[in-house]
Amino acid sequence: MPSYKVTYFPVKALAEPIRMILSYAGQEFEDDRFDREDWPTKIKPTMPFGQVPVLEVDGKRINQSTAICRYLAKQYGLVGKDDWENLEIDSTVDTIHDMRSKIAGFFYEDDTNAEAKAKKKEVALKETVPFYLERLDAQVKKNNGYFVGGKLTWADFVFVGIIDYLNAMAGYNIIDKYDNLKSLNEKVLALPKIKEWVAKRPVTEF
Ligand SMILES: N[C@@H](CCC(=O)N[C@@H](CS)C(=O)NCC(=O)O)C(=O)O
Repeated sequence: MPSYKVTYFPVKALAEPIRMILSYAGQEFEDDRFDREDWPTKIKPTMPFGQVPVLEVDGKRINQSTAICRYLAKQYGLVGKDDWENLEIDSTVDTIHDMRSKIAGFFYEDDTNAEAKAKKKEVALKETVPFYLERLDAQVKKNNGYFVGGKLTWADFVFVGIIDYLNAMAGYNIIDKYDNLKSLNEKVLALPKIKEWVAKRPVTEF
């Protein structure tokens, strides 16, 4: 049995889909959360590309959360039934991350021009994010309550894993008005292995 370690900041964000997929599969892993103050000098220089999350499998380390999720999904049967469905999963995951980067675009902007930042935030939350969410919600409706193929895939874990991060940056529950996304989120969180994971993981806002 290989040994797994997930290294990340002490938050959910980009590591959470990885932690959720491993938990769903019943795969034990070391949940390595470092102290923020150790990042710049102690941890960052030791990471393959200076960023996290990083997965370590039997001592081999690899970065890029989407590639890691895709790899684990293949091990645990969370992929599509054919190349087309796998393309749909990849496309959905990239779209979710595009939406994340639109939200992060204003959130991480410095406050030197507060007015410009406020304007960016307004456009992102009133126009861009709803544009994405309407379409993602319709996709879930069309696919029998999941993003792809009418069944649970790793795309669902990517969405559910990062939603608290998106909500924290937006400042409100962005899926509140989207019934299909809301029930997908609830359904994934109600999976027995995910419930177990959520009950035992450290409590963090995002
Ligand atoms: N595309 C990468 C992005 C990784 C990334 O942006 N990591 C951030 C944390 S969410 C990071 O390591 N930031 C600290 C730094 O760059 O020094 C992935 O999906 O894993």
